[in-house]
Amino acid sequence: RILVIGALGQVGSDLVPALRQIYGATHVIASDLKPATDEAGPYAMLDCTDGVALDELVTRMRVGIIYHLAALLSATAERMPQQAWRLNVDGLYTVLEVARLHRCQIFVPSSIAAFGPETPRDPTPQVTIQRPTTMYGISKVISELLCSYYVARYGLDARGLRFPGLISATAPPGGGTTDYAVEIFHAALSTGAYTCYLQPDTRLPLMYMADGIRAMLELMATDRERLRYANAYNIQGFSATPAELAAAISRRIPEFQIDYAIQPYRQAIADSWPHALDDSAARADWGWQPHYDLEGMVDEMLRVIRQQSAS
Ligand code: VAH
Repeated sequence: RILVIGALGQVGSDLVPALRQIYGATHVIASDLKPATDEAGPYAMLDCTDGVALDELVTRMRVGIIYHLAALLSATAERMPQQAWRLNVDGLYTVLEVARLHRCQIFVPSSIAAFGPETPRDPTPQVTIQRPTTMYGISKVISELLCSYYVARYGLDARGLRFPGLISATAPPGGGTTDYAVEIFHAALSTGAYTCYLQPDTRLPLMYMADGIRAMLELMATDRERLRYANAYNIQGFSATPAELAAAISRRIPEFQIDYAIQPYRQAIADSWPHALDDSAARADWGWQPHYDLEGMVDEMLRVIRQQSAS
């Protein structure tokens, strides 16, 4: 069976249905700290920092694959770095130990946040300097290195992707620095106006969530000897600024208005990140190809949110 840890988060909310579509609902166990939000399949309330509880669940449910998505994202992690360390690092270590003992294949997401101000930004290479200045970014570099250690030392099949800002209509944004790219759509369709907390020219790598989910499934299904960088591949959908995103929305909703009220601590995080990622290694090793560019993502987000409010 497949266990998704952090299933109620931004990625998990789309990953669980996608996995259940492929493997059948009973083969995919969703888990999170909070009680289940639907009865669409097996669910376990789980604190992933509790190794005994996790080991019991993996044993009882005969888990063979783990997607470990539980983490505090960048903005939240900067507000509470100690809690971020406990979940993002201690939690990861606990999950890796259980995966090692049960020989599970495991996916652990990294992020563009794993790069820092000294990293070349446009584009950021697959192999380059990684000195992030945020607790979230530090936890992601540790995650990449710890997963690589478990691969080399124990032969664990651990894989990961450096996700750009993920944009989805399914779950509310989870306290990241790229939350604006989700909030802006709901604002455009409700009030017609959005106040952005980042500068209009803040260029970041972004990706529509459907591309992110497909990338995870394709990576996990690839023969592992083809993976030069199991932890973790650069991938991106496109690179855009808030101004470019707002202009694309205005072409579809002419009355849409954006203004800016900069939040310095979130701007500082974004200013330490790449403008674009070189994802040529992912394309070469396992055939990565984005399906959504900026225009396609805007059309799909507006369509899905309109459909949600109509239902
Ligand atoms: C965040 N969306 O903003 C997340 C991501 C692009 C960074 O890990 O923290």
